[in-house]
Amino acid sequence: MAINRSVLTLDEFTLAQLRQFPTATGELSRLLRDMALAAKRVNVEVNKAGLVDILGDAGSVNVQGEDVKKLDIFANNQFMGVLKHGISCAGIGSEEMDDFVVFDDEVSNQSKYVVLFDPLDGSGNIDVNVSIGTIFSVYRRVSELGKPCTQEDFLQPGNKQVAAGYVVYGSSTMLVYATRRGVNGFTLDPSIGEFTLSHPDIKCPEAGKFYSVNHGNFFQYDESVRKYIDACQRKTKDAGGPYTQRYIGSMVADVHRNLIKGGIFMYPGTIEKPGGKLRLLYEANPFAFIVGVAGGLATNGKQRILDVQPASLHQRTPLFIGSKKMMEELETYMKA
Ligand code: AHM
Ligand code: MG
Repeated sequence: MAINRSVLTLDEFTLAQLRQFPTATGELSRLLRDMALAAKRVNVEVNKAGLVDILGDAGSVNVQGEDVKKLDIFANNQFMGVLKHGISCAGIGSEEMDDFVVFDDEVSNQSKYVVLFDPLDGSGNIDVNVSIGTIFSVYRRVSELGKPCTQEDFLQPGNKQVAAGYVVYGSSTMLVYATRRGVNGFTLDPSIGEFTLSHPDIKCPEAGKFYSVNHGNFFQYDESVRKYIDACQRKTKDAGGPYTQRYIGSMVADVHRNLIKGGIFMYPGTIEKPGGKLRLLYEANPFAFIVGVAGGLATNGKQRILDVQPASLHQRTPLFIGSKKMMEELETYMKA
């Protein structure tokens, strides 16, 4: 078989970017390589999930009060492990851990970055063979280099992110990451075990036809949200419709589709959970950054997600995210 030399692997791509900045240290490229390595290991286990006794509850309950699946723990350990043993990360925050983890060793204390992640999002979908994902967010430390990182490094608003990304374990496995320079998508080529550039310079279409929301909660939403959903259902052809409702219940897959095809994803607050379900630091913020770099918008209904000053690792937020024009229309309902 002829080798296609024009296809760039993730490493080749990040190195090519690095070469444009001769003064750059390459720490971020290494961090992305670490994340990709962990993602490949998780991918192998996700693929085997139906075969081996890795399904089911691990018997513990995470800090959110939810059952923890074994794969969640496996994924958490993989991402934490590569970052701890790498040279680019001073500490992490994870959906699966009560508190931030400060690596605090000689090398890590010299590292520039901290990482927040949800190791396996949508894990309720594992048992039924539906796409799941990993979401991550990278910040430059504000604390002094050479010392252990601190809480302030993690509790920065999303607009301070240096990079953010996600991995979708789907019909194929993809890693998408954004820096301020752009969003690029890499599909895992199983024949060589490498992520290869398949979606260069992703732009989120200004308008789309997909709206993604849990309709089961409809009567728990605010009136403005209900009115917007109603308007989505009534879209005529002349007004850019008809819209299609698509909701997988795996945020990574839902937002990925809308990022590529154009659409809006909503997880509003409900009467029962006014603060919504999704987490600001490792679910909403990374996606707000990625979609923002791609030309879309994200709000909590009152404020841009990226401008919210976080107060705690596991804080929740309502989330509205997607194509610019659809978000602008939603905002007219919110303001009214
Ligand atoms: P998780 O972090 O426990 O997996 O929950 C997050 C997931 C998102 O991926 C998804 O968008 C949402 O929960 C679905 O929730 P619901 O079933 O309430 O619609
Ligand atoms: Mg999650």
